[in-house]
Amino acid sequence: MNDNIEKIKQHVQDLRAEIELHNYRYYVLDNPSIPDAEYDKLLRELQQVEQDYPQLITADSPTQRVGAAPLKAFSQITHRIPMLSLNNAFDDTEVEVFNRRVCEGLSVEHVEYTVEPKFDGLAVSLCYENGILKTGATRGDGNTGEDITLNLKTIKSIPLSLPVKNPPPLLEVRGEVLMLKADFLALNQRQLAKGEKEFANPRNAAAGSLRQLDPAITATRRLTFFSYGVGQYEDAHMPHDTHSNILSYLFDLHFPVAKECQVVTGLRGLLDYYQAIGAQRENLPYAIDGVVYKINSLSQQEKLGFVSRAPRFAIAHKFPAQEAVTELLAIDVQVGRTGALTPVARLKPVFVGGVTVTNATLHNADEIERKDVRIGDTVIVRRAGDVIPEIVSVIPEKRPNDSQLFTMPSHCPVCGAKAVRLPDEAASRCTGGLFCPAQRKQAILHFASRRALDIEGLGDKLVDQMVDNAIVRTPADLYKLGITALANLERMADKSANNILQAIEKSKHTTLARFIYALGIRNVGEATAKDLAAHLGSLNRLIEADTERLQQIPDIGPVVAQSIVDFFAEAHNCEVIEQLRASGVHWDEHEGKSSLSAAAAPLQGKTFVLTGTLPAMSREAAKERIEALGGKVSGSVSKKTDYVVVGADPGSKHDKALSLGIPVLDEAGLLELLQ
Ligand code: 9MJ
Repeated sequence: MNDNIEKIKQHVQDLRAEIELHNYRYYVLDNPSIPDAEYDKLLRELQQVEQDYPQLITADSPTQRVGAAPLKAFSQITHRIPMLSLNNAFDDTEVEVFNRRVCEGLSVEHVEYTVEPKFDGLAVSLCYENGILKTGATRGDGNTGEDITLNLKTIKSIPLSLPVKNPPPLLEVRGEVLMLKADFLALNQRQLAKGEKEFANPRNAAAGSLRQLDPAITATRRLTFFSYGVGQYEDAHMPHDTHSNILSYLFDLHFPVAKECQVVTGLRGLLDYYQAIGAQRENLPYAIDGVVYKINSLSQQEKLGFVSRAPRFAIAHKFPAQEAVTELLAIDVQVGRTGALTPVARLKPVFVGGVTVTNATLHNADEIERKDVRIGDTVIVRRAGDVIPEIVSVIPEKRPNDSQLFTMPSHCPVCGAKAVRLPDEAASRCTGGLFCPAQRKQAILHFASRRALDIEGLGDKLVDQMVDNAIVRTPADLYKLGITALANLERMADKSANNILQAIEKSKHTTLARFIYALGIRNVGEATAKDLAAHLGSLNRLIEADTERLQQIPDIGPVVAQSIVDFFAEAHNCEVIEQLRASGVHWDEHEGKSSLSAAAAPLQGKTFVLTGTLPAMSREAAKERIEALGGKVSGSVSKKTDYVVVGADPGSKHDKALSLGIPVLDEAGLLELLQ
């Protein structure tokens, strides 16, 4: 009997090691060696044995990544070696000064540095005791952080145990938790589909996901970890010579280490690295806010030591500030497509991260109150990537005596209808509906936008004029426009009027998904519109569906379902749809997903990635044709990708396809498949 249990124990240990190895290959190396189904089988086998022999369950079992009940609060963890911050350099001169001090301090001419990307995530510490992940904590104030062990265990790239026979008694690994840009965009799409709040940037999304008291929620968010150093350890194998060897050691222990880490020499090496990473920044899968330079030799590091709370042997070289200080001149209220009133700060023009910013969103009344923003204040504006600039905070010391408090208007500033705020909403909304010219304009712009009916040339200036001159009231009116009405608009030459009419004509041939998206139903974004089109197959089935039917569709929850039903309950909306159909707006319909035959959807279950410029087709067109046959188009190559379609000047996706052995098609190959 004992013999038997020993055997089972060994089997369980082997299974765990194998599963963790596959996790490592998939999440860290991005180079899996078995299909998903094989992996799932291993995990199910382990779950079964653990169910039969619960005494064998251990905290480091892969089955325990998400297993714990929600916490009431996080407890505190004291870092036995403080988690220091880094000093910053904001320009080349400051780096030069840093390098000179380092050389003088060490009495050498040139110093060797490890150079790393500076992740814009959350610093965490992971403590492994005898090879098992025991605790994980946030940096907190550097001395004390929060115990977020259960949340960190849900991150698949973090090893639950070290893959070595004789693990060290103690190893504290430090690094950054972040959300990849692609995962961030996907999360926001899901949030939108569920009618929940979107995150402003990947860092906020990662922070919000890590601070969940319920690890089951964290587990649904794809978080990533990169290690960049060690804290406390008792480990005979820890390299004693260089930081880069410590990084290699961590990599050997299956911790993710950024591929971009390098060893360089001297000031030139640092600045070249800064330039090189700066040039790649937009294309990196994660958000970074600079690079980090660390003296490579550990004995040299020791010799230089620390100043107050930061090491003298390292510095962060930040990318140009995406934040700037300016004055808030006024607060206007904009009316969105769904009537939401958004306060917008009018700013004294300021240069932020390469562009001049004159407006910034203040989101809603609660935000203004929370940040105590007043007209006349000096404020800090932030611009992150492509997102709308926002006000980070005010500088209270600079507040003038005549600063003014702002209150949200009780009526829509455009149409004068009453503005209401529903109990569970942050935004006030204009109740004017499509009688409100602002909502009408936004609805028309949305209808014509690239991912909707794609009417080229129909921009906001033109729509403003069309609505203000009452020649267009609804999207359906676009299809009734004649050349005379258009050419009579200001600054509209006959040629441009003709071009617009042609673009409108061309837009009549569309897809059901685009049409549904174009309607601008609240909470129905592009992804949801595609799901609805794929599952229902016809507009009439969508119009007739009740909330129950809608919720049978994956990813459609009660909020979205209700928005759809409310939309079609408005006679006005149905009238516009009828007029659109009568004008000849059309699309192909099908029987819906439950009965979509294999013949109608030959690419069902197949995932494509498109990269580079195709000779004849636009990527958008290729995507539509693939989706029309039931296939999916994804933005990144993984082992789940079935085909990578490559055009001219392909990016790293092509290399990745080759390294993963994924079939690569050119345009001709794709067309063949589509036929
Ligand atoms: C980030 N944020 O990427 C450090 N960091 O080293 C890197 N942060 C760091 N290193 C010592 N790459 C303290 C902080």
